[in-house]
Amino acid sequence: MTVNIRTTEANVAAQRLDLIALYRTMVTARTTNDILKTRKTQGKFAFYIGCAGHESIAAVVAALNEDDWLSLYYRDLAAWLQRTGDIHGPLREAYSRTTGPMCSGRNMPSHYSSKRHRILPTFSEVGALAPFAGGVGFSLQWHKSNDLIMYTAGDGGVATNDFNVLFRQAAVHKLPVLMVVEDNGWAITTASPIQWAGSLVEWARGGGVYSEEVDGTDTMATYEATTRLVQHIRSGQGPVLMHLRLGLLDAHSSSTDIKSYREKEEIELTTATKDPVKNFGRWLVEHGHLQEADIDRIRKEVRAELERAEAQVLQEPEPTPDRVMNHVISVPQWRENTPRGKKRPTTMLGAINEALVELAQRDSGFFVYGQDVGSPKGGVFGATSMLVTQFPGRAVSSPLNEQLIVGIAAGAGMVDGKARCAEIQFVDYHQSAAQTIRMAARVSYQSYGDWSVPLIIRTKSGSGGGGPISSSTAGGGAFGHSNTGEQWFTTIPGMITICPATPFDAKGLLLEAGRAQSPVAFLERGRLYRSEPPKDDQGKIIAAMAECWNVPDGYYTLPIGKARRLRIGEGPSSLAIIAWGTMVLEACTAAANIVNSQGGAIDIVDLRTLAPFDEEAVAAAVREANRVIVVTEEADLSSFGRHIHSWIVQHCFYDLDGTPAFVSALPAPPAPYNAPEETAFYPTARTIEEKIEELMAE
Ligand SMILES: Cc1ncc(C[n+]2csc(CCOP(=O)(O)OP(=O)(O)O)c2C)c(N)n1
Repeated sequence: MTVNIRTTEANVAAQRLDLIALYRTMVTARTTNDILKTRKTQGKFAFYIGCAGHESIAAVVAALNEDDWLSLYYRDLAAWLQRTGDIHGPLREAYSRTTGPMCSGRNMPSHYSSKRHRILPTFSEVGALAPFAGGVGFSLQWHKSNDLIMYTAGDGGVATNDFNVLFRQAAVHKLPVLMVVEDNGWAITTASPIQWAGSLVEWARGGGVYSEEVDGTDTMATYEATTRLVQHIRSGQGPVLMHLRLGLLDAHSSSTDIKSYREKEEIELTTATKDPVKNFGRWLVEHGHLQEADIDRIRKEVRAELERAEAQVLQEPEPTPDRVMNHVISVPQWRENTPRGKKRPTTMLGAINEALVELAQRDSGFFVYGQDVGSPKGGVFGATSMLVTQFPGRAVSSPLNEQLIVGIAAGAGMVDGKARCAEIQFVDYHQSAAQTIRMAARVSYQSYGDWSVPLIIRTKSGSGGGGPISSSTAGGGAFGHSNTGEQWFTTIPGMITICPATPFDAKGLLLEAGRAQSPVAFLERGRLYRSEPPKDDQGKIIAAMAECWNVPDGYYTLPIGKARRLRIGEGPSSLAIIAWGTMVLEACTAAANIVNSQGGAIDIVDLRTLAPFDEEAVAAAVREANRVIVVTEEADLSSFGRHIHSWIVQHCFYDLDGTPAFVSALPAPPAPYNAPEETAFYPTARTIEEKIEELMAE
């Protein structure tokens, strides 16, 4: 099919636009819609959500450049056709064919997506793509590109937190974003006045975003307005919100009965006055671009073309069950690279600072985005202070909104294909970004590998304080500052979760996280930022660990998904302890104390990567020792620690001489502020020692 080539100059726009091609695109969208609606009714597939009434979005896309980015929603079939010219794509996805260009038949129909055509992967979660669109806009601005991103949402979508995040991202950073609100008056059965009060245009203007209301039932008015508004963005005047008034000509979706919630008169009036395809056809005839007879001819030609396409699509292969685990997660293939730099005693905070500088040195697009990270202090913990000094502009302070932060880094990574870093001050506060993080981890699976979201989320986690719990005063992190985080991140399919225990591992793993194509949650334990190597109860540093506080200069990486095994004592291991983060230090102290008094050897498996964790290392340690304790700083609820414990029961049962033991924090919110309650909440070396003694006595 013919599609329009872009044009951006307002005064010549109307002349350059191929009006007939635009009309044909809109007719193709409507006809595809009608065919698929019927096929759904005939039981050919389970679900369909249509575009009838929204076809003038093709005129918006026609006014953009081919290289501009699109973030569409389910009513934007005409935008898909206008951008790609691919009439087979929507049919392939409706019939769940592996040839589908959006997700190889994996997702519901009408979820537009194409990396090749710069169409971000539409989510079913209304509004959820918005923070990513802001990240794309941020990246375009970063690279001083002339491109922009168009983000569309319905009137219901405007009410989501996600949309408000995009609005703020765009307004605060003056990003090249065109926000189009396709207001058809309905969000399923809810009318638009429920979504916002007053005027959307005035609301946007008050927030620093230029805005206009546009009649979307008039295709030429839509095209001309877009051309003007795009000019506003490209001339550096900041983002724009277009309030596009439309009518919804069908029910919300194939699952909704239109008559159950809309008045007959309103439906008839909408059909008679708000059909953009009919209106545009009439305009073309009135202005001499088409004859009356052409309208029917084009409709018939398009239908015949689509029926041929449908017949072809039906011959194409359907998904097979064996591919169900494809594109869940992508862990980078580690390349052996022995650290060559001179080693210096370094804290974990120093090691993280160094890693961020290394990432910036190797990649001019790398940045850290988060609250306070751009200040000379380098964020509240000082993790970016070296970056601020050595690479001005690469640590960018954000508004106080965690979803906004994650969206910027995630969307920017989608543009570059390289991980950018979001810093969340305390892991507790990732919760407002939880949906965005889950979506980021789902993108590769949902799009059948077409898209990926490389992203590092660094965050302070666990209790505060300056060292292992048993060797320091109380952390005093209290509620809101003390959660561990792995109980959240390790349950997200597609997410890599790392929790280093030592400075050496922190630097090497953070540098490797920079190579990952799946999002990484990088949990930095507050207690470990400045801690020294662990000591036994005689004050002797535990030799097996001490070397990890000497960190090589320069670049080196450590493999994701590989645990570190530490042997405390001599001879065969009589017990395996599985731990990560601060608990590795506590476990080392406990093991050293036991070995000092009783002799023998204890194996400690420091998981380092929690998801995916090193199953082989865990199984091997259990096989050797026949006894195991899992130690976690998490509260004793459904936790990552419980998952490891259960995995051992399931996979290592016949290697065990007794029930695997479990040591955790208490099942209460983490953590009381005062020292007596706080230390009672967490497991310490003493708790672990007691558990070891119990096991040994069995
Ligand atoms: C976050 C979220 N909440 C609820 C839903 C269920 N849902 C699907 S579409 C929809 C209405 C969206 O309305 P609007 O944004 O106005 O778009 P329209 O369908 O009217 O074009 C709702 C509530 C969802 N998909 N996502």
